[in-house]
Amino acid sequence: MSARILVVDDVIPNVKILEAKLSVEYYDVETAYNGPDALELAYNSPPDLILLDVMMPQMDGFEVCRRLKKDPRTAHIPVIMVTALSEATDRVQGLEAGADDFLTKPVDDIALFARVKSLLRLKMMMDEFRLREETSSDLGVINTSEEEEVAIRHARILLIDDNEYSVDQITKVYDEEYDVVVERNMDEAQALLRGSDFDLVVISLDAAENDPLRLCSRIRTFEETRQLPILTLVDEVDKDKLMKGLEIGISDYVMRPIDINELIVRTRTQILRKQYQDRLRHNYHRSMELAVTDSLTGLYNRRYMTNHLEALLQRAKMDYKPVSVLIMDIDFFKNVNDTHGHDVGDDVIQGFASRIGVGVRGVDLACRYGGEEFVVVMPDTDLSIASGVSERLRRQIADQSFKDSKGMIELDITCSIGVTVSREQEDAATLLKRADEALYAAKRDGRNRVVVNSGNVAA
Ligand code: GH3
Ligand code: MG
Repeated sequence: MSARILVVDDVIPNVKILEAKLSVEYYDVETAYNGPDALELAYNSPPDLILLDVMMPQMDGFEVCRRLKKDPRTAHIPVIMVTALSEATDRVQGLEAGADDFLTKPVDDIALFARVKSLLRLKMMMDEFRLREETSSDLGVINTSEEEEVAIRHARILLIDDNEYSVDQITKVYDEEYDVVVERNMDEAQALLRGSDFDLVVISLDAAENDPLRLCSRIRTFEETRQLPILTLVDEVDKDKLMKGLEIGISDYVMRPIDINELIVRTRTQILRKQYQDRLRHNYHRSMELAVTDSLTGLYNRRYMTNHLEALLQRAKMDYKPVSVLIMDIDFFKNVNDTHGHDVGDDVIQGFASRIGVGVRGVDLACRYGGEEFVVVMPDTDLSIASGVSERLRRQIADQSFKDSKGMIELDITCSIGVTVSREQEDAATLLKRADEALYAAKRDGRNRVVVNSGNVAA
């Protein structure tokens, strides 16, 4: 993952050390030696991540962080505070200033890269999310802004730890914000994970029984849990286990004895990332749906139907199977709008669409073709079957009256239908045009009827 990282520290050797370490891992590093310079750099060309020293003359790191987080140009950039080892209060103050994470000096390589990677992954998700949101709102679909905090509060965590004291300590912290399930046994935990939707799994690497690393590896292997963030709790003396864990792909770690603030921050980061990821996926499906369906009726839209019909006709050419198409149009629909208003008109369109949906087979494709005009594409269907379907649909509309959504108005609705079947070497436009001619004939002949156009010139 290549990224631009801004390193800020007033002590030149500190900057140089971090720069050297990060450059080895192919990050692009920029440097600043005081707060104002850092801010200017960040405003002018926002980096992907900022490593920010706390103790600096003029403007300290807390102030720099506050300003970064207040400005919309830079608020989304993750900030890692670099604090002196002993200062626990610095951490709290850093978090209050809006820092996303912290590292203690002297900066340990494992911690540095674990945190940098974790925050860069989160930022990638968020950037992608913001981009999609922009596209979606440009298109006038999907509005999500307010759900975020709610979603975070209801995050589900599986805590796997067999140390009673530690379980007690952690659940006390989590219980206020999250739904926590505690499991002491690795096999049970694995079964639990495969069946339900957790947002984060917290695993103690020093669990006495079983092998926690094996569980981590399994979580990464199985499709359904591959994306699940893993936060591990690890004893200071267990560096080897930690290295193995990072190789396997754990998302982050907290050292024992657990610093509560640290646990809170890292938990939140992982959950945020997971939830952004889930929402991206969800929105992707949603926008796919929105792109192909009509919002009023839920039927396919015209563009989708035409593409699909074209593909069907291509296939039909090869296997000589007929494709039938019917176009139906509500009779005197303008009267409904004029007499009862547009909302009642919309209700009728919805009711009409759902009767079509019920009346056709699963392989048939029903679409809203225009205002009160609908098309049904029937693969592998000859004209006699298609005209039978048309007649059945016509009756389903005419035989039972429609109600508006308030249940106040009852309306008798009829429709006219034109139906035809594909001929060899025909494209979608030609086929639809012939069905439309049949529909026109049905209207002309008195409406509430089906007209069949065989496509045979002699007929
Ligand atoms: P015909 O029997 O010849 O089809 O007559 P008609 O009144 O159904 O046809 P016309 O084309 O004159 O009018 C169709 C009307 O449908 C006009 C348009 O305002 C209305 N309409 C189109 N789309 C919608 C919609 O989404 N909702 C509502 N309520 N009305 C719509
Ligand atoms: Mg009409």
